[in-house]
Amino acid sequence: MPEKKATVMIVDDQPTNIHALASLLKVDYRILTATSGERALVMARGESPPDLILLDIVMPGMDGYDTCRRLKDDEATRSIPVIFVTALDDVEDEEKGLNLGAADYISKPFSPAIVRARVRNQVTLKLKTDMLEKISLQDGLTEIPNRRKFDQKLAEEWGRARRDGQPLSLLMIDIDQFKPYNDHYGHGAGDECLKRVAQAMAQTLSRTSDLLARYGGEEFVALLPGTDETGCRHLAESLLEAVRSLQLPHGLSDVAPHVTVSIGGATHSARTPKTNPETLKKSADDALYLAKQAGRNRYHH
Ligand code: GH3
Ligand code: MG
Ligand code: MG
Ligand code: MG
Repeated sequence: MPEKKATVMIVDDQPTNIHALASLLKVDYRILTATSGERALVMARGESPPDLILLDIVMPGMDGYDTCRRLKDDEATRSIPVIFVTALDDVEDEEKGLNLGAADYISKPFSPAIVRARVRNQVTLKLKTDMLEKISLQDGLTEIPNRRKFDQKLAEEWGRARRDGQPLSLLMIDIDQFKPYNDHYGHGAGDECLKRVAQAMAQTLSRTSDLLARYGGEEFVALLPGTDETGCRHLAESLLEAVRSLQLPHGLSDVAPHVTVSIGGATHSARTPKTNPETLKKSADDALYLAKQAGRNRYHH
């Protein structure tokens, strides 16, 4: 399978300069172009941001230094490496560019082979960094987001819910009597069960704003932005059903002959305000405890 090409954005006020760099790089990369710093910022913050930016310094309007400063100030664009490509060849200019956070600095006239090599080095590093970031936010067993990712998203969505006055719901999900499952079927089967349960629940949460994460051992958590108590209940019922219908045999469960989960839910809204993300989690956890107490394989809000 051919690998997807990395994307390089070329920013220069002179179309001839853009053309020279593009013809050098277009065999190996997808090329985006911008003829101003302002336009470059918009594109870098857009739907498909570049993996590297080649940035001219002398441009009318926002110059390259200022563009770089803004890219590095913005969380959304900070990790995109910038290489200045410029006719300015003073040591002070280069020092200024590197101190602004640029990854590299190329003075014109440049050697095509050197440009290609420097671009390749930065793109390779960027793709590696992206992969490490992805791995650090993903659970190794189930391949769904992990607790770190969840806590990041919860902080973000909490802020958004407060700003927009939208409800925010959270579900804590725990596999019922999983210790006896492991004891009886073995740890390997236990791991397989965790994967199947995670997959079934992830498929049930179809909205892109919803996030399902593995919170700990056999505990999962779902974050449901813009979802009120009623919506939360519906989703929880769907999740219970999705796990039941896997029909994974569980001979030692006294709840059902197959694997089940219990779910606790909590909602932050104007009607049921919570003081912070921790109290929202605590409420869902308390509700989960009550669902367990009431006999498991059920939902409590
Ligand atoms: P309850 O219905 O009250 O939740 O009972 P439980 O047995 O599920 O609860 P408990 O917390 O006592 O047991 C959780 C078990 O989950 C213990 C551990 O063996 C198992 N577990 C946790 N993480 C993993 C994992 O990564 N793989 C496997 N196979 N088992 C795990
Ligand atoms: Mg220029
Ligand atoms: Mg547990
Ligand atoms: Mg359990």
